[in-house]
Amino acid sequence: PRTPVTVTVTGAAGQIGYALLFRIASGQLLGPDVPVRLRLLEITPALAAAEGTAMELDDCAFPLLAGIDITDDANVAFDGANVALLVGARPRTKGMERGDLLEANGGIFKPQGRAINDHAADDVRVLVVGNPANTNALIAQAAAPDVPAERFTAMTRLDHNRALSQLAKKTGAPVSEIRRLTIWGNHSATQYPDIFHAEVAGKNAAEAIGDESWLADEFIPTVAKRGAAIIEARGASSAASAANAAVDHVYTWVNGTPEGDWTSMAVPSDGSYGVPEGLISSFPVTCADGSYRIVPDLAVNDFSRVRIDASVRELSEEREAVRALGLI
Ligand code: NAX
Repeated sequence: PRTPVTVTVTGAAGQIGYALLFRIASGQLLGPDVPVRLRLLEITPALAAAEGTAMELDDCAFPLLAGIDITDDANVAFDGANVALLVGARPRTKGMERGDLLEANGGIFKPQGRAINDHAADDVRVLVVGNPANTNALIAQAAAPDVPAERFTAMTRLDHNRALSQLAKKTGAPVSEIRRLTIWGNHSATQYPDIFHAEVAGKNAAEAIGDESWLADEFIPTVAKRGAAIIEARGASSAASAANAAVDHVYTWVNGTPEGDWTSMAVPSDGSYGVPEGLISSFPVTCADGSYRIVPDLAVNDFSRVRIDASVRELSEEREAVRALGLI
């Protein structure tokens, strides 16, 4: 039998954690033949709730689940971690300025980055889900100088999946017929879902729709504001769909993108597409052999250029802010 892969999940007692852990333990994160050992990190007051979730995981009798450890110590949680899912974060509360939010999250992601640096396995892959995800990933990465920088990624797969679904609705095609859609930039309201390179049933999506006002006035805002619409309807933020996207992100990173397609991941920029080097920004990426690669040399039209630039500007400002706070 294969050695279990250690998967660390932070914020394990939260609502995304609850939707995520059962998917991981059932084998959907890495594949149906890969045993997993779970390490759950929570803050001390939430340890009991995490224990409760672990009891339910036991009660599923998942054949692939090799063990569960629960801790409030990041050094223990990330010990030997092959995959680290950083879900727990400090949410923005009423009256909180952006600087306060970044500082509060710096207090979480800096020590977690340090613990990953000191204790994780050599092949550790990190996905940051907790918001502001891109900049939290940057903070964790900066605290982990011994880990290759490209192992720190942030999640825009939920935005990608939301865009796929909206495009499928508009065209009447099943999502399985849609390829090469891209989310660019920040996981925030400034993100840019791009269909100019997308194909629906083999035809260029933008040409097939031929309606730039639908793009500008419906598609982009619907995707970018979907999180708020879910909160409005459900009375709670996206949880199962966020967990699903986290599973998709890691599965694709490890197992690859299908031939002729790509996905969206927020990854450290290599300077392509005018995104300043080092910013953790969403790009079209292909994955193979456990690594990702930014899709090179796509043409960027004027419609896309201004939107990518606006989202990247926001990321640059966030980076300046965390630099000023001494977090990176
Ligand atoms: P919850 O508030 O339900 O759960 C968060 C959990 O994190 C809590 O149990 C809390 O005790 C724990 N936590 C806080 N600080 C911690 C620390 N230092 N170490 C370990 N655990 C800690 O939030 P939930 O709905 O699960 O969302 C989690 C995060 O995902 C939020 O930051 C949210 O904004 C973000 N999201 C990101 C998305 C994305 O696409 N990137 C989409 C969904 C979601 O909004």
